Amino acid sequence: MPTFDNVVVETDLLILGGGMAACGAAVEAAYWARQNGLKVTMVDRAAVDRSGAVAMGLSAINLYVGLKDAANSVQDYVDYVRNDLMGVTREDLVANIARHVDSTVHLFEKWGLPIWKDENGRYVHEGRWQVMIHGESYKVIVAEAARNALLANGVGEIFERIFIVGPLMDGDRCAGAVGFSVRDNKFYVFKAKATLVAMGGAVHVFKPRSSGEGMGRAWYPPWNAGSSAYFTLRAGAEMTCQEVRFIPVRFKDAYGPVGAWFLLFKSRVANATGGNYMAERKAELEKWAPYGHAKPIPANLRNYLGMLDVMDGKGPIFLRTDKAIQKIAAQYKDDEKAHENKMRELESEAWEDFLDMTISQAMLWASTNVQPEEKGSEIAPAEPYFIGSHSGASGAWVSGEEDLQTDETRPEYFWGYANMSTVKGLFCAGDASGASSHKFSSGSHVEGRIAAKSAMRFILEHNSLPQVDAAVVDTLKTEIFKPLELFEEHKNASTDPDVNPNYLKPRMFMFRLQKIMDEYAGGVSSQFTTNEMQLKRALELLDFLREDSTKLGAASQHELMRCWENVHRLWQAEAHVRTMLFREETRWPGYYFRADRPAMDEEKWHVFANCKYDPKTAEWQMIKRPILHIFPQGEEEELLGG
Ligand code: SFD
Ligand code: AMP
Repeated sequence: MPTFDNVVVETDLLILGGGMAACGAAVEAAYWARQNGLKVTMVDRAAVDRSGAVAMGLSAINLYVGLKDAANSVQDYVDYVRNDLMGVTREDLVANIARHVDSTVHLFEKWGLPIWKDENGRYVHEGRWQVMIHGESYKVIVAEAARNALLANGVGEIFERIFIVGPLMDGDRCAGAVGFSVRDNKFYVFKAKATLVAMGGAVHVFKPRSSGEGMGRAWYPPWNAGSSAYFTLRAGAEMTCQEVRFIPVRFKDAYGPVGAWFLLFKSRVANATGGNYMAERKAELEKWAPYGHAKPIPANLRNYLGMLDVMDGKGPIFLRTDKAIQKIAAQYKDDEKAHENKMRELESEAWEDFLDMTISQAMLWASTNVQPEEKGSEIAPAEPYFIGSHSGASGAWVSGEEDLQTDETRPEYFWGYANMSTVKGLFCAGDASGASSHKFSSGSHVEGRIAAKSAMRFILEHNSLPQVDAAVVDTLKTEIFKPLELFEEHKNASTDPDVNPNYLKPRMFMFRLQKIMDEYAGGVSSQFTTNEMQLKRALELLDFLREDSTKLGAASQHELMRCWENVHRLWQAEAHVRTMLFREETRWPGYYFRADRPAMDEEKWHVFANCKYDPKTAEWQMIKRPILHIFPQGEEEELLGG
């Protein structure tokens, strides 16, 4: 086994991740660092230019409030998010993002991101909150701004291709992080006065629909593997909404997003008999009132209506892209040339939507002779993902901003520094912070800015480097590299290095995790349905898997990374199962269904279901926290946004 040299980096603010939230944090932190003589260090497992969920680009910015034009108010957005999440959201966190997000979108434009404009120079909207972009280079543009802010100003440094494994602690304060290079033989110890976690959400915790030749393909990027959840859990931070997974309905097999098709092109769905579940199953929404009455219908309920069709044997479900395009073009039918031009424009927009964001969908169309103006495409609910920044809600439980609290919310939602977790000096943003859904790319960037500004204030008020025990660092190092050692020691015990009685390869470990989650925790093959017994059985099997995690073996540094990705996934899985078990009701039927508790229980479960792992006792604690409003509440109609 090679020797891994220690590299020790001391800094003021440590930003973990290089995605949307981290890049926002870098820009903001650089400003305050310059004013106060502080240092900022950003660490990404990949190359910031193309890392995270936005690696391939995006075709829309899903959160723009439009405060300048008084198009919407902050409260409008809060109402939308609360209803979409069936009443479970931290209004203070969502309002904080909503009131600042437009400024972030204006920065993107200033940095060079082309946003679609109409003939009057106004942003072209996909829907009420979404604006269209030519976004293939979205991440490169956002990364360049972060890089310039940190490097050109001499206040910071960026480490790429360093996989962060876990936290360093000084008692109850976060003291930094440890990780390893995926290229060089180096072990990294980052010591910091404050640490900002922005390592995204998690994919491949559940068995994906894609298998065999398609394995690895998913809607959510394969390189976000639950590192945020692992980091915050292991630091002892309270977590929230760990049960609120996200199941996006996507174009089948290549996972192309549907937003532009539903909102911009106004497409409709059709089942095997040509029926539209959104119309035919409307009565089902009554069962999920008051949220079933909301406009738009909450994402999970839209999913659920389609799932009911499939369970009734009415699949496949098609998105009639052909009808939608033809309907728009029909407005030009009296002028042959104008009609032809419009068809060409729509075709180009249809392909750009995927070429900007999910290239594999365009490839699947091309390789299966699909022309969207002539033929519809199948859609299906994807496997579950953990992405608190989209229509899920999982993440750490963080403090809100002081000026957004009421007398009632202050004791529950505020503890000194916006976006600080319940662990001192540990801040979270983007997918890493929970109960503030629908922030998307722009909201994650602005939340990174909010969290970084707050972390810089924390640093100025706690301006000493935490103590790190050298013996603890040594133990962590041994533990982190153990899979390489195990492999080296036992590799000759069998002829196939993937099959060995002394170690378990990360790929096999992942298959076992995914099978447990799929079969017992409501994955694709169990129609997203589970119950108390299934969840208890899942916990039992996860326990055995955890036992085996100490036997992971890695033939290379790349496989070592795979080992730790899967340990991170395991912790995300356990937090998820425990919280689904704790919440004794079904609240998001299109995300998961508790067959033994098939209805929503507003009286007992109109609360946040939180959990916490105690690193000292190795015990989990489940906690109910109240859902409180920061805006005055009106009649149901007002509450549901009209
Ligand atoms: O249409 C480690 N999202 C969309 N947002 C939009 O605004 N518009 C869209 O059109 C969107 N669509 C979409 C979206 C996501 C995906 C996957 C697709 C399509 C295919 C959502 C946004 O992308 C999302 O909300 C934000 O990106 C969230 O930001 P953040 O910062 O929380 O996550 P990130 O950007 O993925 O970055 C994570 C970073 O962490 C790094 N990382 N670094 C070190 N050590 C480790 N162990 C690490 N683990 C991870 C990553 O490398 C990365 O830098 S649509 O479908 O809705
Ligand atoms: P998606 O491509 O599904 O991630 O959606 C992009 C954006 O459009 C998100 O803000 C979704 O919540 C929203 N959206 C997608 N489909 C619909 C729909 N049928 N009705 C309302 N909003 C939608």
